Amino acid sequence: MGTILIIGACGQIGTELTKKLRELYGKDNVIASDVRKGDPEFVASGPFEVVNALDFNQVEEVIEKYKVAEVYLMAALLSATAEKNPAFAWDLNMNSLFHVLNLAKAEKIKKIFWPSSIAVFGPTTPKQNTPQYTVMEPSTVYGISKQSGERWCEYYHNIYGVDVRSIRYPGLISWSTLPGGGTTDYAVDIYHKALSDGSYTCFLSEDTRLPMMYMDDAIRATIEIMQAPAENIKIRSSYNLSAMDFTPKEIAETIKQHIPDFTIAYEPDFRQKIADSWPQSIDDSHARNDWNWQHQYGLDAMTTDMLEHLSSMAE
Ligand code: VAH
Repeated sequence: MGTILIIGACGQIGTELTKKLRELYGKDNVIASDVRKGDPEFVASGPFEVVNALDFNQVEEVIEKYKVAEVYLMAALLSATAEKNPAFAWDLNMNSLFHVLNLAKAEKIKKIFWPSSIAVFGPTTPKQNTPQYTVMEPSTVYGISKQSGERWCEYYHNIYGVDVRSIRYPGLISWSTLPGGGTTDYAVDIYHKALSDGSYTCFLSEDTRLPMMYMDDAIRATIEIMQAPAENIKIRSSYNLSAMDFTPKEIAETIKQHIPDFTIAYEPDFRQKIADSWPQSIDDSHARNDWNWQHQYGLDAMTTDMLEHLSSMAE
């Protein structure tokens, strides 16, 4: 069967994806890699390699060393960080993808997962129940790179037969690893600050509605699309995926049900413009029809689970 390599394993998605894949396939069959060593406990939890996703030879060497069959390419600069460093964001987000696509084209690996984002949509996209196929004029470096990446994934599948699969992640919320550089990361920060300070100052306005998903659902979707029979994957650019949508005011209300004295203030910054360019809700019917996607967490269940885990970590 070959082994599995996660590139960018120390990131918000990568750490949880690594843990889940190791539960499913065995620790020694899942190789974690990142450009530098992250949390020592995580690095020590199974095979780990320092790999720069931009160095083709390093990626190829790890694939040959461990007889890798599947690659999950999770390394990227997210929306807010990418706006501060457009050239590097384009380089990392695109060239890391070309390296992995070309290794698959050369039949060095059999299957690829590559994360896209609802950031591929822009200000001219219909904001409610955004369809799989619609106007896509992303206005962020991150969104432009993800839209371009989707086009190349579909091209490599159609022209070279590469089995690459992709999901347009909404904002993702998790308790085990802090996110980095995302516009939706307020929805993680708010839980930490609610417990530590009893209050939170949000960098988006109270009525900013965005598509969101709990990490447990995102990890399950990632594995389910990779496990689906190839004939079920009818979209080879990237699938819309959704679970819920909410505003900072709405998530604050669910926190107050657990922490009655919690208060929130709003001080929008440069990330407001990014958020305003994205959809408010997503139609993911193609994923539900093609490979039986079904989310499990809504906002109330997520808040309960987040606060339980973060509280127990603090003890
Ligand atoms: C970001 N968390 O905020 C990512 C995500 C839809 C947003 O792609 O950049």
